[in-house]
Amino acid sequence: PAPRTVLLTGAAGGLGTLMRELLPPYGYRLRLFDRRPVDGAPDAVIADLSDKEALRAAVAGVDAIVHLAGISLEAPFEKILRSNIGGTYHLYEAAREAGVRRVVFASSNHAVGFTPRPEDGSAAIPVNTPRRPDTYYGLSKGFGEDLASLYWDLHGIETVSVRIGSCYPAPTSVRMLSIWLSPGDCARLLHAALTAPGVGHTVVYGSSANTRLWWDLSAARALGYDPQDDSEPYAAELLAAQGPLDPANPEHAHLGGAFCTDPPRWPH
Ligand code: NAI
Ligand code: 15L
Repeated sequence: PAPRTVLLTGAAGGLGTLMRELLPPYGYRLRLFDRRPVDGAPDAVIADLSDKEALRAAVAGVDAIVHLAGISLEAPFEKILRSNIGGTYHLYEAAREAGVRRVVFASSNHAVGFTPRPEDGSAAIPVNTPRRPDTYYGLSKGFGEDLASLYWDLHGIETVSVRIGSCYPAPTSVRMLSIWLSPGDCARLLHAALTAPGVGHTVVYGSSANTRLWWDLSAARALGYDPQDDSEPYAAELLAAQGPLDPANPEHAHLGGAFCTDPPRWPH
């Protein structure tokens, strides 16, 4: 049966805020978790991922977990270690103890960010391309994927690790034309990842059906994901404002963009 009660970690964040609106129409009842207060949600569990007791209470009785919480940009290793590596471990331990059967993990393109940028529209990068993290942040996403693999093989917890491109209401850069995930397509993909049978541990890329796609979406489509959006209507304006990607510019040479050269940093 499809999961009904879903724990959404990182509910106060950008993606969490979008998914709080877009997932319930698929029939989910969301329980919210974040270390920051969640606007308009007095019932949200406000706790850190290092708080094992809070995690135990948060996962009790849920059918599945969508794990978005974590540091979402580059940060000192100690912070990444605590929130993304330690925090994801504690969440899986709580899931194991409670018998939760399915997790959807927000991985990132930055797990493979130092992969050379392919031709626009080639969809050339497969999900089994070697990991090439571009930051400690990207490294932590590779850890999360491997933790998911371990908990599948050892404990039978299924995970879809979604290497999200850029999920925002609209693309804001030429790079994003290739990796944009519209919020509507994100909800479609999370729903597919929550309901597809027999996923074991599956890694997929998360983007819309962009004309300029850099990676292979077939693993996501195999889950039943049918993207409805394409960034192309935004292309002319962004190209006019920013110019095309320049192979001689190191910031444009890799999948991870500026994360490979001067990564944006977590402000907290
Ligand atoms: P965000 O930074 O807006 O939200 C992350 C949330 O996690 C925040 O509300 C923060 O308070 C919470 N959090 C961080 N550390 C925590 C901890 N130790 N305990 C409890 N809560 C904690 O990030 P955004 O953009 O919403 O991304 C959500 C997830 O998706 C992140 O894991 C991010 O790495 C991943 N992702 C997002 C992409 C995007 O385009 N938005 C692209 C690729 C991956
Ligand atoms: C990510 O992993 C970040 O969490 C998000 O803030 C975006 O910057 C995205 O990647 C990206 O690559 O654009």
